[in-house]
Amino acid sequence: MATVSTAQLSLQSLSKEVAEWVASVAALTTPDHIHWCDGSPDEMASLRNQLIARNELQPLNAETFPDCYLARSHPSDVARVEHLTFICTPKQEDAGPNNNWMAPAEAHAEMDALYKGCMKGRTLYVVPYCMGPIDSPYSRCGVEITDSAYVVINMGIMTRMGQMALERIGRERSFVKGLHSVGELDPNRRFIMHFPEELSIKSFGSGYGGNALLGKKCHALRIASYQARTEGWLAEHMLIVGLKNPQGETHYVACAFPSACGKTNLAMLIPPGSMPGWEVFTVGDDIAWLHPGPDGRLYAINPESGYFGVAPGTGPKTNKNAFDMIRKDTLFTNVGLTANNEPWWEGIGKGEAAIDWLGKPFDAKNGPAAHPNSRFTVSAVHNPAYTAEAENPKGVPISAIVFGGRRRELAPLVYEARSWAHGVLVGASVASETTAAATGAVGVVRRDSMAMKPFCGYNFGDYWSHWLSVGAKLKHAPKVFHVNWFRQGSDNKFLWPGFGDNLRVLKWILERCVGKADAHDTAIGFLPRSEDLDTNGLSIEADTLKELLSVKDEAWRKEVVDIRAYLAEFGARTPGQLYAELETVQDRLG
Ligand code: OXD
Ligand code: MN
Repeated sequence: MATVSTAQLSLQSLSKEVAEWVASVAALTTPDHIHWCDGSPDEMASLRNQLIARNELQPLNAETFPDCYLARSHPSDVARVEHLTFICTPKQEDAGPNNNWMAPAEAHAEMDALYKGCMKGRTLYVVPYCMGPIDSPYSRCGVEITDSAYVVINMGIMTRMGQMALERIGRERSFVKGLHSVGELDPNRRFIMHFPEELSIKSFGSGYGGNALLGKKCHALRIASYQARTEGWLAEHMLIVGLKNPQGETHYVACAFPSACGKTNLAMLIPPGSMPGWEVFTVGDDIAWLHPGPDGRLYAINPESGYFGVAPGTGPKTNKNAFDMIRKDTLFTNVGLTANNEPWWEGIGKGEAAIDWLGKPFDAKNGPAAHPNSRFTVSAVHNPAYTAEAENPKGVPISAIVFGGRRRELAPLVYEARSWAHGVLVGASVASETTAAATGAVGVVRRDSMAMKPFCGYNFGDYWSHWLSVGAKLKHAPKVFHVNWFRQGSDNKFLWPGFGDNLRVLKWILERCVGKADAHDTAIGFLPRSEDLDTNGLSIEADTLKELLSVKDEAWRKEVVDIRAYLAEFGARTPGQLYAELETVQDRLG
């Protein structure tokens, strides 16, 4: 019989559903001990100390990086595993060609066989959490059971964890059940299964990020997207940023870019010196839950309370806010170390690595010092651009939705969709080069609709229809745009400076939303002419800007053929309206 500890958590409001589920998981996994987590600083400190004692966590330089720690994952367990991630609906068509599918009974049997006795000699942690502000009607709760203290610490940063979540679950009686075990970290015994109709998740064999922190991708995107469809809202892979112009007006924008394409950087952007008077506020950097509000606008909450950001490339020039934010109270995973016991990664802009992410003396011949998907986990309140609006239970009103991808060719710097329906086509057609955030080849262009390819919990065809139906409910729908910061010239150099200068593009976007900026009408949508963008203080060749804002008809004609073939993969589930929008683009291309 397992011993039980409850820290400062009062189990008075514990619902029968939670109690019974924890008991049944304990009977299956046979832990030595069960610990109910309260998310308190004392609990987090005690978990960290246990990991330090086991050499699984290393305190960093206490003077320069106070309360910062380094964790190293198993070298084969460093990214999301899309090929081992499944949506388990009774009918395969409901998961769609965008997902791996397994029948629920088969998936449960396979997972339960893996879980049998898997926590023997370990502690089973019960993590009650709330995704979103604790008092928001838009928030949703879950309970993660895990045998990893590292996961508990991360969940403590990334979610509202503990008493209040448990109480809300007690009142609502509905919660997402997430069962996680690191197992033996064997890549051959690793699966991430989702049962959207049962609101449950089963994850085994990985301790890493999106595979193991079940509140994040598994709950807040895959399960939530499914729930959102039945309830009339959207769960999206989007940052949420507030932009205050020099006239004092604040607008919020939600942007969907694939993993490791700069969402965290854009969410924390620092305006260039030549754009005085602008201020930027981060509401979220990865996930947005979007609800039609009573006034016919779309409102967004960030279900998370922290950032699980990509470390490489984060430096004082690229993202000063993030760089400053992660100097205290931060958990680093798979970064390198300097001789001074400070974290180090490629793009940090100073110092040098002495130890690589594997814990070996650094030698550039063996690869980068930090794993390309190494991460920092930090509470959102440490962000210099943090805004209390991130706690607003009503969410923030969204003026513009921006899709984007990493495309060396074709997609111009920015364009505006003609309507919501055209915007849904633009989102559905997003394509991007793959990154190190998931295992597999990097740099391969693939379609990644709404940046949700790895995260949509149901058939993309139905998802696009749902997007169209949400738009139909909005009296004041946000305008929809597409951006591409990653265009490259024939010399492989990026054509656009990116980072803070992206505000120039966002400024045009916001001015379009209030009818102030000009544009010209092209086959693919509205584009700014060079003179419509604020380039004051920007050093860019006129020809380069022209190239960034050009639409190459011949290349787009090929793109239209490719998009049509992609839409056709979803058969009868693809809404006819998307084909109609594509036809309009095709006709205009001639
Ligand atoms: C992430 C991802 O970790 O998208 O946010 O992979
Ligand atoms: Mn992400």
